[in-house]
Amino acid sequence: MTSFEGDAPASQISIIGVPCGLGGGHQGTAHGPNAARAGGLSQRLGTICPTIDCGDLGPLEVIDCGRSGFVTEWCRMVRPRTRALVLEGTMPLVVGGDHAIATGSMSGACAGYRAEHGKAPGLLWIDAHVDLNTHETTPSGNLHGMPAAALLGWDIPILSEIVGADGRFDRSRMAFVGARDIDPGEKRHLEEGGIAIWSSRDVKQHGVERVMTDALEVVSPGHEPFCLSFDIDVVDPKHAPGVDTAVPDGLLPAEAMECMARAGAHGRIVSMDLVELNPEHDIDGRTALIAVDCITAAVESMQAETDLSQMPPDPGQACTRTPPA
Ligand SMILES: [Mn+2]
Repeated sequence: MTSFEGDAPASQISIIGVPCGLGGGHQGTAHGPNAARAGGLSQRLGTICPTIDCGDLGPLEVIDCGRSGFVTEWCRMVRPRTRALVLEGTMPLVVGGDHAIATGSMSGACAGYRAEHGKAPGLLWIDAHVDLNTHETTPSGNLHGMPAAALLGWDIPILSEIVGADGRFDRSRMAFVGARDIDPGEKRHLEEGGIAIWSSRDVKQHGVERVMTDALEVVSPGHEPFCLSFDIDVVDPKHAPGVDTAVPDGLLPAEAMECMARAGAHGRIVSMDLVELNPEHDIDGRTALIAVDCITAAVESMQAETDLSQMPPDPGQACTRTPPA
């Protein structure tokens, strides 16, 4: 059976942990896969869809090329895994780890999809950041700020090589949702690439439904399949403190869940990431639970025709919503 025949959902979800924290500012994200497991990830998904936890990738052979060398080795390791899973009709759910690993997970999924369909799927990036830096523009030097740039064809030594020609997404079918911390170089890249972006303020102003309808029109025109990279730091750190790079003024947990539910309901999700969960910054595992809620919301609505009109309104949003521009 090949993937994405007709409208059938992926027959199975395979969870792959990538315990890499070296692409970010704090290494606690290396424990993200186990935090998501402790939050009940595979149990929750298993009640909806056949789910296999394949465990963590690795261990890495000891290599002597610094932090970025380790990060790129994780990316190299995960890429063929997501490619193979997509080709066999399984949806990979790659649990990081810092966001740099999306360079491998998403390029692999793209390559697998392209091998069958001759084109890239769309890419939806739900994140407080846009991860569009290169070595020339990055203020921090951290690789977790670069995966989207590499996946969209900006030249980043080693990362671009891992992405490869068949793992590259189209800038015209990329959308960012929830961004609110964008570096000057990233702004230039957004403009240069003509890339669609809805900030967390846009979500507050226009509501989840309006923003997601528009974003999905970009990544999934005609309900075409797309990949979804979900960074838990899109949620406000008041609610979800267990992240690497906290940025204030984020989404409410209910808003993030509704974004994910609408993503799942709209089209076929080829592959999903859950990244940047850092249990060392968490309080009582609450961020892990929100992350699991968000992923579950997407999978639930992928599997069933969820009636989104029945979703509870966003608390506190009813009076602040304005019509879309
Ligand atoms: Mn990110």
